[in-house]
Amino acid sequence: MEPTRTDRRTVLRLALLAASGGPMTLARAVRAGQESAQEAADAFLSRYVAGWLPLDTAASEAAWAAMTDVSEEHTRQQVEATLAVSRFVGDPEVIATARALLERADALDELTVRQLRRVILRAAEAPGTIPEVVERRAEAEASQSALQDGFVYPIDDPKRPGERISANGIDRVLVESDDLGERLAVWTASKTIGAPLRDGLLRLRDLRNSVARELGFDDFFALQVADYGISVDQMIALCDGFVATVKPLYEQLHTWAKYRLAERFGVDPPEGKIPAHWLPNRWGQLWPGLVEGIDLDAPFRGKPPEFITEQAERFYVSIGFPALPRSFHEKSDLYPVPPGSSRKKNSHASAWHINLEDDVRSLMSIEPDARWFNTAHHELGHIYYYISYSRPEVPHLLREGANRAFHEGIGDLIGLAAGQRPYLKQVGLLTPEAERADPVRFLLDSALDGASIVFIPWSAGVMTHWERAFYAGTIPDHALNASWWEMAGRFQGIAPPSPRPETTCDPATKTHINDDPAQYYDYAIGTVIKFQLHDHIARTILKQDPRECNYYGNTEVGAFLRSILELGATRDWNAVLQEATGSGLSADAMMSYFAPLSDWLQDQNAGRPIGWS
Ligand code: X8Z
Ligand code: ZN
Repeated sequence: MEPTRTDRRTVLRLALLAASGGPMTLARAVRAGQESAQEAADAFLSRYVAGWLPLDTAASEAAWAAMTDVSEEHTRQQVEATLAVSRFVGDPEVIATARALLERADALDELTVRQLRRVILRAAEAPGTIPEVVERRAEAEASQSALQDGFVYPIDDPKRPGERISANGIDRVLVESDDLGERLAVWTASKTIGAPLRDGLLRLRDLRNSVARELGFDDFFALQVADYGISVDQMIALCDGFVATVKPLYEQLHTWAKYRLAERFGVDPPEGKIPAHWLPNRWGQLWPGLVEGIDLDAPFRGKPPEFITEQAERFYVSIGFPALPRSFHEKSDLYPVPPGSSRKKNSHASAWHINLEDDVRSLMSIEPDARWFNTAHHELGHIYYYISYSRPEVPHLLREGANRAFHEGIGDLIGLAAGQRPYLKQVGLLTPEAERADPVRFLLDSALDGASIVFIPWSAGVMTHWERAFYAGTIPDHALNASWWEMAGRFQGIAPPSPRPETTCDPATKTHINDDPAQYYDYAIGTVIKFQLHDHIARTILKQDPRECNYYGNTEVGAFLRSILELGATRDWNAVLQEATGSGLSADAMMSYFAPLSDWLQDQNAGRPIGWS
């Protein structure tokens, strides 16, 4: 339907009044049919963006300072900046206007409708109708982050009295040590962060839920899922489908890994579940370093950490992306805090789009090893996504991924490409032993590594189900650990080394539970999308085997990826995926990638009890 013609000056005046909460609101005018919906929406959105963008930029700057240099002052400034943007996006008049305009969606173009929906989702995070709750939430979020980011892990080991360990240090021991006593001490140290975060997490659950319910969402989990345009039940069904699809292969991997670890530690394999401190990751989300003859860390030993960033950037540039802006290097915080410095920073990797234009940054603690090599590609994926959609054709409100999973999947895709042997060999990052390794053993290593098969029961299973139940209120406060370990047992086949008391809070040891809540299914879906895109690129563009291919230097691959990234969130994500790969969301490509593993694992596991139930 064509919008009717109106006096543009009237529309602008009304939009101004709406933005300032004036007496004659745009909402009323639009409802009364006095204004063209399209012109009114255009005027409203341009006013909205002009007000919101500087406040949002200031809030991102303040959050960046709080995360890279934890201090009371930075926390206070973060709360103030967050509240300033919250007051704007959650203004009741903004909500009323966006809702009124959406009632006329049939008279609006698609871009406008998509932006108005974003306005509503932003408002739902901070509704101005309950300002005291929004305020308490901003304070609780900031102090939970400060507590988390400033934490130092104490080791309770008589052999190392008073010793503390960094997150990188914990990860290194869990990957490298064959000493079960040391592993247990370090794993236990990694869980000490949960207890101080427990009360804050419970408070945040209630505040996040109150905020989400104000605009009619069932709970905070439902608000986060709304970004995908599907219901919570549909999201859970999607994730359960992924878990069921990988289950037979996961059970084989689980059995193989249990026997392999028992052999390494010189003990008998336990019946059933794997003890959590046996696994090479604090949460069992990836299991690197288990395959003999494939030491992916070896080529990085002795290299400076800067090599990791530079090599990752070279990959993107080789396929046609621009060099990273100078400000990225100047403003990012990429390496661990030097020994002796008292500065505390968040230890988890992240990527930032500070002003939704050219100010892009990453926070990491890169050390020269294979895990950080992969993570650097992941973070640069976010950065190149930001750079690609920051163009005039994409409105600021739609400078996001096709969905959040796309944003996670792109860097993982380049990480997968940078883990292929032809590329590693070309750039001198493959040991002769790994080069000679049987392809199936190389495939086994990738099935156990990040964003792959063992990641699915964790991401689509434990994390998604636990947070869904936590926000729905079906987990009693006195059973946070009990429910967590029940799910780790059910989905991952992992058991704690000894019963975990409810005075600790193991879910809160995972960063995302505290500061990126109710969104972890993004990574599961991102993993599935990654394999779909990879399969398409390898077979259709490169015409190479997806398991032995090389994107490096291929600008056709870069052009294909840019055609997705440049869209931002201007199109429906289902359509973007369908048009790019020829199919809808499906785990088929992932399963076909790992197909040769099944027979091999069944041979290796012959005579062993499979699974853990
Ligand atoms: O959090 C991340 C990224 C930051 S966006 C490093 N990931 C998840 C995690 O570490 O738990 C990537 C894989 C899953
Ligand atoms: Zn990410």
